[in-house]
This record gives sequence, C-alpha cells and structure tokens, in this order.
Amino acid sequence: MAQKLTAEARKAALDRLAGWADAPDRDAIVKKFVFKDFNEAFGFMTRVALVAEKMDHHPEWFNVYKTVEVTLATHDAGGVTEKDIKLAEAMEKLAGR
Ligand code: H2B
Repeated sequence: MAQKLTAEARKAALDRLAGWADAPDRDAIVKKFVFKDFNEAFGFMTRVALVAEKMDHHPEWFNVYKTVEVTLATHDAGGVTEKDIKLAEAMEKLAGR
C-alpha cells in the first residue's frame, strides 16, 4: 500500500504545485481550478477522469459552472501519498497550467 508522505516531502511537492495547499479540515491537498466557462471545466474533468481511471486513483471534486474544487487524498493510506502528487501533476498538465 502507498505510504503517507513525510512532512518534508509533502511540503516540497506543494512548493512546486502552484495553487495546491493542505486541506484545512483533513489530511488531503486541495485546489480550486477556475476555467473560462463550463465547457472548459467539464472538458478538464473528462480528461482527468480518463487518467484517474488509468491510475486507479480518483479525485474528490465539486463542480459549479466554471469552477472545479479538487480534494486529493489516498483513502487506503488515510492521507496524502505520492499517488496524490502524481495526480495533481497530471491535473496541472491537463488544465494547461
Ligand atoms: N482513489 C483514491 N483517491 N484513494 C484510494 O485509496 C483509492 C482510489 N483506492 N481509487 C483505489 C481506487 C481502490 O479502491 C481500488 C480497489 O484500487
């Protein structure tokens, strides 16, 4: 099973990932993506869904019109692992960031 990242590894990853932060209320990382319109937001979610399924690692997210609020955690590990960082990096690419 994937291991939770050390505090140092997690901080180093968050320093590289623009807009990502520790969740205020649980062991997870979060980012709010804001797109041009719903079409762009849902296109992003569709592309991420395909990658997430391939990775067998899935986001928690909440979409309203052009915003997508993402929470990443590894449920099996009860916190943030390398899998969450990999998915966050893939999301950055797919969002064109
Ligand atoms: N996604 C996330 N975010 N955390 C998990 O622990 C997880 C997952 N586990 N996707 C996977 C699926 C697991 O349930 C399957 C059986 O591999």
